[in-house]
Amino acid sequence: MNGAESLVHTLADSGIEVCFGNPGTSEMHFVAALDREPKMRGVLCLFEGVAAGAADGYARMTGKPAATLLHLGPGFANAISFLHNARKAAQPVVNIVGDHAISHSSYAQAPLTSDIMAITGSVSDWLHSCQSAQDAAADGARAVQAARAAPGQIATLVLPADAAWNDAMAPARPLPVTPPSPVDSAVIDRVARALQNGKRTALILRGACLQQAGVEAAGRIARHSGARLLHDYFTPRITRGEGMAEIERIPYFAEEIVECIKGLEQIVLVGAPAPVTFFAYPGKLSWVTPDGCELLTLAQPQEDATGALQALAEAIGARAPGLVVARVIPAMPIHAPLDAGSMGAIIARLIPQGAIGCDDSLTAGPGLHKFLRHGPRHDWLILTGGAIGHAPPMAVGAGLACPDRKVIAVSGDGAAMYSLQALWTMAREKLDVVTIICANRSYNILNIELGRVGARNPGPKTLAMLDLHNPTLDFVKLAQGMGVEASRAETTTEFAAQFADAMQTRGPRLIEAVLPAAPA
Ligand SMILES: Cc1ncc(C[n+]2csc(CCOP(=O)(O)OP(=O)(O)O)c2C)c(N)n1
Ligand SMILES: [Mg+2]
Repeated sequence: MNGAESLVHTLADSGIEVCFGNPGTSEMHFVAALDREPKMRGVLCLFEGVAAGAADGYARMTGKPAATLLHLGPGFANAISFLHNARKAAQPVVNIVGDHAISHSSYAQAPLTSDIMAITGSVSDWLHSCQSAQDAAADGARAVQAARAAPGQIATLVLPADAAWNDAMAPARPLPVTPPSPVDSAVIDRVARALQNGKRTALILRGACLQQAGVEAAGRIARHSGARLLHDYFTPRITRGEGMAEIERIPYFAEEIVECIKGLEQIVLVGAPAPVTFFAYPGKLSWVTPDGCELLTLAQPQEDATGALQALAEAIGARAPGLVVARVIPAMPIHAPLDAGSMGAIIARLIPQGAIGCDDSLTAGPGLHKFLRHGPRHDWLILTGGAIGHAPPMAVGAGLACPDRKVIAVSGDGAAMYSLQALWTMAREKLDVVTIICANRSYNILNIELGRVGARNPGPKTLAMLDLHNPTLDFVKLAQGMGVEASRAETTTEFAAQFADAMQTRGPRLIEAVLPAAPA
């Protein structure tokens, strides 16, 4: 057994079932080892960002890490943006990064020699460079342990080529995982008292507590205490829709956030940080918590927020079920040019219960959410770290994680061009993913932000930097070129027919939804 084989067996024994990779020469032994490990599947991604985003989507849906396989410093660098998003989502990911053989790494003139520890260190919570084939297995077990430490971390193991090809002894045993720690009862009591002091209160929820059990407990708390329930705009995952307590989404723009949380006298943070604006704007505040509003923490991100919500509900005697969303089926929009609102209405009419949404829809987002939040119960995964292009890769991971659930990736046209190679992996793996491109032919949000940041009187050069015409992107042909069936919808009628068809058939599909580049 060589080092790579001992590592692959160790990863598989530690529960890693999928490796999203883009290999090179230094990873050949790892790739060859996949054939000898039936418990791990290899999934080829044609850009490293796709591998990283897929591992993120997989983790969001399964709660456990996938591996990525990346090619030295430059290969890892291509994955950084989406690893950054995964890290902001606090998801577990195990990166295996091939490196030059230790004997070769002193040759700085070799083309792929880089400052690999600096490159990988920038987005890794745990980082180690394997020193010999004998260590590869134990290092792999530690990497999985680190990734799985609550709430989830980015763990990166650099694997020099000779540590992969030299002889090793045996796989290493899986190491124990640190589960979320329970919240101290004194904290529960303190928040319980605060919920009964008559102040205007909101809970902000983030992490696993936004799934079934946590939302259920939060619903009881809200009904009993009158507190509002909120989640941040860029939340990793929320289970919502029919039968779930409604959690309000904190808006994107600074002044809308201020309006949303105005008048609150106390905010209880449940696995969430205190809210700040996405960007700073001249003359506007970044810190949006109202003056005098007290911030209390029920659970830190690494703590068991769901258990804490259940204990809190118990402590205040909130036993009656919370109010839940009743499904609203929007009317079929009249025949007209498609816009984000009519698209959202059609999607909300047609998506099946249990669908998974992967959202990087930018300015189309508000139109979509208006209806979907009252749709059938579904999971919604949102871009967390602001590095756009995340939706198609995330959908690859979600599709692999949940083959029996329909996945819908909604992406801006600008955003989609960062990671379009994800379509090829969807085709190859026959994933049941419908990708909707919000084709407004514009970096629409940047046109909006241009005015908001105070950049005045934009001229033709400025506007050309934010425009996606000339040439117009043909997503139908792009998708077809990667083996994905595709169509274009310009009207409500066309979109409804194409989306209905996509819901009734399995397999990857793309709809280029032509939308106006109007403000959100
Ligand atoms: C990796 C990365 N590069 C660049 C940006 C800056 N950026 C933010 S929004 C945006 C344009 C988004 O356009 P599109 O996806 O078409 O959505 P629209 O605004 O048109 O709805 C860009 C380039 C970013 N957020 N992340
Ligand atoms: Mg656009």
